[in-house]
Amino acid sequence: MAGPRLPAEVDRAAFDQAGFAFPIPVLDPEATDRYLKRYLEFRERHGPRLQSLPPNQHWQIHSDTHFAFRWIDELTREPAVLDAVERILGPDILVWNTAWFVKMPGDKTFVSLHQDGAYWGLEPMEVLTAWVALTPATPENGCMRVLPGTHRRPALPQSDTFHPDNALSRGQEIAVPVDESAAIDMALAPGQMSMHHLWIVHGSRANQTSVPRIGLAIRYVSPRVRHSSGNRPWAMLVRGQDTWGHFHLTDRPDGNDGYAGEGFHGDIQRRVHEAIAQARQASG
Ligand SMILES: O=C(O)CCC(=O)C(=O)O
Repeated sequence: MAGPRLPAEVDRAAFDQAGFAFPIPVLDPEATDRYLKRYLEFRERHGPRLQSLPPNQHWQIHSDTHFAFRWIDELTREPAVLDAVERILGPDILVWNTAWFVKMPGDKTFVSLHQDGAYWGLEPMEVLTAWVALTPATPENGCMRVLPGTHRRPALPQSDTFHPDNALSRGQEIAVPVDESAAIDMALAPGQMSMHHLWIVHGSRANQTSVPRIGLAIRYVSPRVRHSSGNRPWAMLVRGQDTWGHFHLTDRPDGNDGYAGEGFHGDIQRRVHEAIAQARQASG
């Protein structure tokens, strides 16, 4: 019988205490290479559109692609990724959202310090992000940074800056001084991932190197979670079962032929973003 695949690094008590876990090995070199090639092909195909958008609009190509492209759906279901997520969320797991966070050499793209929980409208807190690295993510090329323990005192005030180089759609930024001296750089090798809590303060700096920084952020939720708008957001069941019905479960995509930001993927994004806008209105 095959032995357990659970990575030793993922400890529920440590995650609850710190609000993050890394590095967690999840893809072997062959799989990492395959997904990286797929991403680079995807980028080549959708590149002209991507280049015409400022980083804070790249979500039009880069978000929720797992609903429309089979290879990205497969990445969200990698057994070692789900084994680690299961340690924290339990056996029933949905994917609510995905986002590619990419900083090519020369990009000025950065991510300001923020708390995801402040604007996602998801409760209770059984939500985490797994960030899977397809290239090295280092302090020099702008790996993610977290402020340990900040998830335990939620809801720092946040403002929208709309900075054009901020990869976040509204340039969300913590609006009070934070002590960055305690920040931890979540450096990852290709094929490793980190996990972070819904409310941890995190961000990343620009890429100062010639090494691309390419990763997929996958937002996993327990089916117990609800959206504050009362809407049933779209989600995909990737492990276990959903007996709650708080999400509108979708089928897996059939293939990889779609065009990002348009057609089926464009329709999905419109629905997802309308739901987010409604949730923001509902929460004032
Ligand atoms: O990739 C980054 O630099 C930031 C990612 C992020 O903010 C997130 O996954 O919530």
